[in-house]
Amino acid sequence: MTPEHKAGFISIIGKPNVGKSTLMNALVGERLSIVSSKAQTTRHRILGMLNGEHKGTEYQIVYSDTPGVLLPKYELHKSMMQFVKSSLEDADVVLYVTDVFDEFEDLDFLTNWKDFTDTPILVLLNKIDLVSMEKLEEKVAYWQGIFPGKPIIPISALESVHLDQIFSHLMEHLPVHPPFFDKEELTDKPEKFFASEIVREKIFLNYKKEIPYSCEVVVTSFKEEPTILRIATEIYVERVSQRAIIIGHKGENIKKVGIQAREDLEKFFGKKVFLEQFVKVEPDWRAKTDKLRSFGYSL
Ligand code: GDP
Ligand code: K
Ligand code: MG
Repeated sequence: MTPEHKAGFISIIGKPNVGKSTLMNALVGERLSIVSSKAQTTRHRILGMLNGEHKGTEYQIVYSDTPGVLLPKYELHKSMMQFVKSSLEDADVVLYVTDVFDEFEDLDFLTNWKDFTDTPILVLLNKIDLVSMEKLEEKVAYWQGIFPGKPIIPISALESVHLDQIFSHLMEHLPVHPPFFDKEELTDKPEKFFASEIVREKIFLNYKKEIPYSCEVVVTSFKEEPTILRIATEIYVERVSQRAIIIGHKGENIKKVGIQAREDLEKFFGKKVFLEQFVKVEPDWRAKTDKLRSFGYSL
């Protein structure tokens, strides 16, 4: 008799900045998804795999980190919300992430979805490291009112508090199914994707206001040599003035991004990295469907 194997898709959704990407990284134990204090950092659906054995049953959990749920303003946002919707359709369990500052908003598809879905939902109240016990109890009661009958689990993704409770619930709901992906794989995305995301994270960290939102990063060359990885990137902005800001006086700004990105790239790939960056202007790329497609968004 072959022992049963469990496998399933777990969708991580919620409003911008509640800590979805931080949570996925903590759950899979790898920095697959980029994190910043700015909303709308995550633009794609990013899968992270966790394989293991629990009480004699082997399992494969496939987490999906998704962009924060918002009302779309650009074609880019529409594509981002499409990633959220497809992730909800595939899900065996939904992790609805909120935090101690968040309130539920009537964002059209979210409200309808939560009241009519049959998919099990766990509500994760994140960032409990930032509030008192009293405030926390108040918040738990509030979220219980929004999601009647669903488990509300207070967590800290940043400090890995109560993540084991999520795991026990997931094991309960995970269907009996053979693995969906090779157990050596960490994610479904090509290495190139992570290289562009790491550069994009440094742009989110180093520039203010609309600049990070106006940027897209494309890896144009990714060459693995015996002792070094050679990566060339193009950073697209929407205006000539933004190009000047990205580059900075005597190239200072772009140099800083390059140094920080290279450090993380070397950690991620476990290898010396040579990174080249070119800054290009592509007016209104966020609103152009052909450009978005060429950047890897589906519309
Ligand atoms: P996302 O937009 O939902 O993916 O959120 P991120 O994972 O990018 O996190 C947004 C911000 O919240 C970042 O500055 C994180 O460091 C921070 N953050 C995430 N989880 C926690 C947590 O449990 N506690 C605290 N204090 N901060 C957190
Ligand atoms: K964020
Ligand atoms: Mg995110």
